[in-house]
Amino acid sequence: MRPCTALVLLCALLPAAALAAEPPVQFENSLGMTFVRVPAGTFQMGSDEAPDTLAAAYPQYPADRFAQLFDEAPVHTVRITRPFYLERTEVTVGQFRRFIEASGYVPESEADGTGGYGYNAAYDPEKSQSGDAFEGRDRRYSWRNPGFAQGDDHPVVNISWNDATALARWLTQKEGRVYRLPTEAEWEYACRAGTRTRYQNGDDPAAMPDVGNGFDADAQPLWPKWQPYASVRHDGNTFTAPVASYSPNAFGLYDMHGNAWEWVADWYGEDYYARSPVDDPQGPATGNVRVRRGGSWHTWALYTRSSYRNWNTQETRYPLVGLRLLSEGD
Ligand SMILES: [Ca+2]
Ligand SMILES: [Ca+2]
Repeated sequence: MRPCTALVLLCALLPAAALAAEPPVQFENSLGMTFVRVPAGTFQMGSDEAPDTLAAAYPQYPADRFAQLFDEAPVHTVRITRPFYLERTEVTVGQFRRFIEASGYVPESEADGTGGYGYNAAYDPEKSQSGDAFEGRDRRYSWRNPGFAQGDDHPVVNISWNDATALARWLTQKEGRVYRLPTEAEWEYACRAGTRTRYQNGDDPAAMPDVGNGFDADAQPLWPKWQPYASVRHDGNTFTAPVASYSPNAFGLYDMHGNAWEWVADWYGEDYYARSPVDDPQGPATGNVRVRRGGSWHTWALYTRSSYRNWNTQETRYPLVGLRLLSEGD
C-alpha cells in the first residue's frame, strides 16, 4: 500500500471528535454571509508584464492604456502571516438590506441628499456635462436603485467606502468577532489563490466569461462606443449577476473577477509596491483615494485582471462598486 493511500484511509477512520480542533473551513454569520477560510501564505503581488506583451494580448486597446498600468509593478513578495476568513461572495442586496433594517444606518447617498448614479436607457453620455457612463448624482439612485433590476442575491452597489466600513463596524460590535475590509494585499492573495496568471483561469482574456461577469456581448449594445472592448462571447448577464453564478477560484471564492468592484481597506499609493513591507502590507498611511479591485459587470477584460488597481474617493457611490468583507480569526 502506498503511503498516501494509507493516509487517506486513516483520515476516513478517525472519529469526528478527533478533528474538532481544526478550524472550520467556513462559517455563516448573522446576516447570512458565508465566509471561507483562506490559509496564511506567501505570494508574488502585482504584475510586471511589458506594455508590448499586453498589447499583443489585448490588440484592440490604444497603446497608452498599457503605460498607465505602471502601478502594478514591481512584482514583490508578500507574506500573509495569518489565515483569515473572506466572504465567499460579494455582499448582496438582501444582506445589505438586513443590515440597514437592523442597524438604522443611513447610507451616504441618502444621508447627504445627493443620491447615487444609475443606468438610464434615455441618458446619453455624449450629451452630459460630465461625460460619465451613468446618470448622476441623482436622488433617484442609491443602493436600492442603480437603474437596473436586481434581485436580493445580486451584489449591492452604489455603496461608498464609508458605507462599507460602517457595515464592518456594526457587525464587529454585534457579533464580537472582527470584521473589516480586506487589505489590498489580502484581496490579491485571495483572488490569485495560488495562480500567477492574469485571471484565476489563465491568461486568455477571451476566457474571462467563464469565471466572471464583465462587459460582454450583451452589455455592449447599450454603450456602442465601447464595442471593441466587449467580450465577444455572451456571459449571460447584461448588468449585475446573482452572486456565485460563475466558477469559484481554488479558495472557493466567487466573482473575484467582475460583477461588482470591491472596496479594500487601503489608501491608494501609485508607488507603494516599491516600498511595501513583505509581511502583511497595510498600504500607505495616508492618501486621497481608496483602492477598489476586481472589475465589474461593466468592466473591460484588461481591467478585471487579478493585479489591476483602481480607486475612488471614499464618498464615491457608483453602480459598479460594492464590497466583500473579511473576518479575522485562525
Ligand atoms: Ca456581463
Ligand atoms: Ca467582484
